[in-house]
Amino acid sequence: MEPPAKRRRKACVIFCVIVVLVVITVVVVLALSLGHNSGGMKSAFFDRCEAFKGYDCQKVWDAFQQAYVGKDPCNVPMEAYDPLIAAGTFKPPCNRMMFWSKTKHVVHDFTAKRDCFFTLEDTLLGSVLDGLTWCGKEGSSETFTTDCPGWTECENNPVRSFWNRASAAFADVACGVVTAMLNGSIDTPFSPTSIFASIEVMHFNATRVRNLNVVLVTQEKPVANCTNASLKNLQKVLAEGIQYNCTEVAHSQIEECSNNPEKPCGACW
Ligand SMILES: *[C@@H]1O[C@H](CO)[C@@H](O)[C@H](O)[C@H]1NC(C)=O
Ligand SMILES: *[C@@H]1O[C@H](CO)[C@@H](O)[C@H](O)[C@H]1NC(C)=O
Ligand SMILES: *[C@@H]1O[C@H](CO)[C@@H](O)[C@H](O)[C@H]1NC(C)=O
Ligand SMILES: *[C@@H]1O[C@H](CO)[C@@H](O)[C@H](O)[C@H]1NC(C)=O
Ligand SMILES: *[C@H]1O[C@@H](CO)[C@H](O)[C@@H](O)[C@@H]1NC(C)=O
Repeated sequence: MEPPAKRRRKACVIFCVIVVLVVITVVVVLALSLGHNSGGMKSAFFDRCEAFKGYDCQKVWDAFQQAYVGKDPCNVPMEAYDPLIAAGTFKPPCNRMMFWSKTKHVVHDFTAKRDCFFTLEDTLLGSVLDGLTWCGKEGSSETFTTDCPGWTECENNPVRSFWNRASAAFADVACGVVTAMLNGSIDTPFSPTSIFASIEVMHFNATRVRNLNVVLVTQEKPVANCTNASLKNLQKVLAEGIQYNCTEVAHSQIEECSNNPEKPCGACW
């Protein structure tokens, strides 16, 4: 028989160990549920980055983080991403650059199957950050992936400012014949609030861009066609010297072309 004092001490030690384990578990679960999830973000970033040749992914990650870490997530302007844009420069493929508005799915289905066109999401930075959400917090060195401001919650949020800055950079270097896939199933294919209208078109430079070819994708019931007034506005704001043309193309024709690798790239519309 152990003396009662020793037994009490033993019971107390076991109790303390259990309490400590419970506390640790609660802290870990809370930390995870509060979105301290930058490990997942970082590994996704590096996995996607390493698929590209010729970039120092650690340098790109550092340039990315300096844009928003430790900052109020409603006060990250476009310019915060200048160093990231500089770290992610690429050689623009003239005559193959593709812009889009409200046609993301169709465009990327097409570019994934056919190596004809090159979108922002095919560049290193666009590819690495496509579909991700991130923000920082004042006084914190962490990257958060939940509870970040939404696209329209405040203008200068980290995700929106990145896409605005990256879109401007992509349009700045556009060259030769540029294609834009717009949506003919909506009332206003060239919407003033879109990134294409508010940023990209403004950055086309006539010393580099010769032609803007709009491909207006129509579905069973076309809503707008190439005569739509919003497309007249597009021609008005386009830099002088850039030739414009617009072609209505059925969605089914684009799908057929996506699935027909023998067809030359230029022959899809
Ligand atoms: C055009 O927009 C409509 C409505 O948002 C959408 O259902 C359709 O898939 C879009 N068309 C294309 C070609 O992306
Ligand atoms: C267009 O590009 C040229 C050459 O890089 C530059 O000198 C000019 O300022 C640019 N034009 C505009 C409107 O940005
Ligand atoms: C284009 O749309 C307008 C109405 O928005 C219509 O009056 C016109 O007939 C259409 N043109 C063609 C070629 O379908
Ligand atoms: C528009 O541009 C495309 C691509 O350069 C060309 O194939 C098409 O013939 C042009 N359409 C018109 C009406 O000029
Ligand atoms: C396309 O143009 C805009 C003006 O920018 C009009 O508001 C739309 O009504 C028009 N769409 C159609 C289908 O006519």
